[in-house]
Amino acid sequence: MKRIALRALLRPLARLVAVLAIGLVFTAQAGKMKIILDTDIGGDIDDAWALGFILSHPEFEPLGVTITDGNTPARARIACKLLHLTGRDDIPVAVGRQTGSGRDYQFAWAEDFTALKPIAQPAADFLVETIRKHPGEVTLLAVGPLQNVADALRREPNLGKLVKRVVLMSGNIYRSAWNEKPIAEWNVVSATADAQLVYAAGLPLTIVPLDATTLVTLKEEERDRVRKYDSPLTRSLETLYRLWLDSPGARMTLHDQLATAEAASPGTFFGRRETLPLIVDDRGFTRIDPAHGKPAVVCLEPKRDAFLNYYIGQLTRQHLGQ
Ligand SMILES: [Ca+2]
Repeated sequence: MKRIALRALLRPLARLVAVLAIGLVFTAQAGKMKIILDTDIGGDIDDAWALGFILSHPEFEPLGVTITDGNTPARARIACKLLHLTGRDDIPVAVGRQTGSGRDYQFAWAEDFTALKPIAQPAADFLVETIRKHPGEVTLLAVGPLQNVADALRREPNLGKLVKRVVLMSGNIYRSAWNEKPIAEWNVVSATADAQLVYAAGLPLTIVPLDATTLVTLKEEERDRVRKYDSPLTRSLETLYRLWLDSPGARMTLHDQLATAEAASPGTFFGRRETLPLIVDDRGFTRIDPAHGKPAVVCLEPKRDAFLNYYIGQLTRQHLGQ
């Protein structure tokens, strides 16, 4: 009798614990950062490694990947394969307008890959629809030339009011490790008119420019940490790295990964951040212009070792897709 009474007492308690546990799961989901990655994956190597970071970071809720610049269908196959191998077929890939048909060494990795296909919706439409669905919640991380973000602005001029934050790997303000003077940075100069539109749109904009990214290159022992971890993700990243390598001595500069870390943890990995009025001129330079510029937060003085430890720590924290 006593045992039955105890069981009767415990049953509602167990139910309460279950309800609380479900509540906790939902709270954890609600606390995650909704993010869309806009990428020209397949050219430089940093995009694939940036996507890998997003997939392995527990605080991100990736809503989609949009593909920009050049041979976008071929780039999309790389993103699809990386998602498939890491068990993330649930994340949609949307293809942006094709602006070229060039090929790159990394394309070979996914040439025949068909197990996961991009969605039919064009990238800009996907961006607008997804950001509208979650007003004030989405961080848009764009690490390639800005065709898709500009196209999204052409469809929805109020994007700046709907998006939580736009983080770009973009521009060069003062100098870089490559040059004493600012240069026209690739993501800007590759689609200058689109970059002009994006910089002038009044978005809640943060940029991680060459001033910061050129200071961060991968050391051999850091690459080894990723390579020796041996998960589907790290194997894929190492394979793409080998396809990308021009010479055995080449080293990765972590442009897009630094912007990704800024999206994950604003301000943590920079010694200085300045809010500057910026314009993009017709030659693809990002210039300070107090009269016409729109404010953007500019990330400078990267904390190299802290960033790399954090970044590699995330890539090697889970056996994704195993
Ligand atoms: Ca890129």
